Amino acid sequence: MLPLRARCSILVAVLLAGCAGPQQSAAPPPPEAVEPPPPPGPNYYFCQHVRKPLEIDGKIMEDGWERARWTELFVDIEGSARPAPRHGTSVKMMWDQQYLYVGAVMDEPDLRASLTEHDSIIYNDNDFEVFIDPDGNSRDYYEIEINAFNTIFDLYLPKTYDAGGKADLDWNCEGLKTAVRINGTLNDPSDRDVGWSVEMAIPWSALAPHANVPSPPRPGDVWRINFSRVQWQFTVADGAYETVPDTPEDNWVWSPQGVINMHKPYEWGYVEFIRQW
Ligand SMILES: [Ca+2]
Ligand SMILES: [Ca+2]
Ligand SMILES: [Ca+2]
Ligand SMILES: [Ca+2]
Repeated sequence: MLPLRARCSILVAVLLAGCAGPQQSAAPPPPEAVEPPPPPGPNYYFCQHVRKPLEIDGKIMEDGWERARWTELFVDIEGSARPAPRHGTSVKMMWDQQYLYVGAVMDEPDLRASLTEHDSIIYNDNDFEVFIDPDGNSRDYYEIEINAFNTIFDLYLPKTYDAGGKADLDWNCEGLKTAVRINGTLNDPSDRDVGWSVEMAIPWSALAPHANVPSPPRPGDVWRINFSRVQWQFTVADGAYETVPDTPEDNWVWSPQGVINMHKPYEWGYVEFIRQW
């Protein structure tokens, strides 16, 4: 779907054309008269309310999930000018009065994970990351990372790093429920895997202390949220994966940031909480 501003531009162009009156030429305006579309803004997602709690088992396929739409495929963190990600990633979201639900599916021919301790620096593995700024003020926001071992790294940031902020790793998302489903074999390079999926139930109560807005949200409330997938290059030696040294990771995201930095919440997507379609 075109961004709202682009649609408005087209609507204005159509209305102006319609105002020309029958005595004017019916020919469409020359191409140079059409305003070029604005650069795409952050993505927008309507997050539907689900009546029955979703089962956090890593499968994004129960009845409730079927009503939710998949996001756009993830793009490079710097935007579509960069090469498209090598593997597909897409997310669904739903909510009820207790939880924000996130379901992610990731194509992955080489399933790998190494970190098993809570609050390890999970982005040193291939991972999936959730960023939540409830009131969209680019301060007081949360980050949750997960790898294919279902190991969690959860943190709270009072300010962005650019603003001199320091991450609070001691913050734990109390009551968080997560599950990972592996479609293939983990840490076995001898075959070709299909991918992995992540299912999360993030309690509103855990987000409330720094939300500055009602948590759970009210229908119609809009929060700033983004998702990122960190992907490392690797080689295989003695039947095991090894990360290629001195090679930067890829960052694939839902709503592009324009630069290699997730900590710009004003570039994150908009998520509007609605009852249902
Ligand atoms: Ca499920
Ligand atoms: Ca905030
Ligand atoms: Ca933590
Ligand atoms: Ca494998």
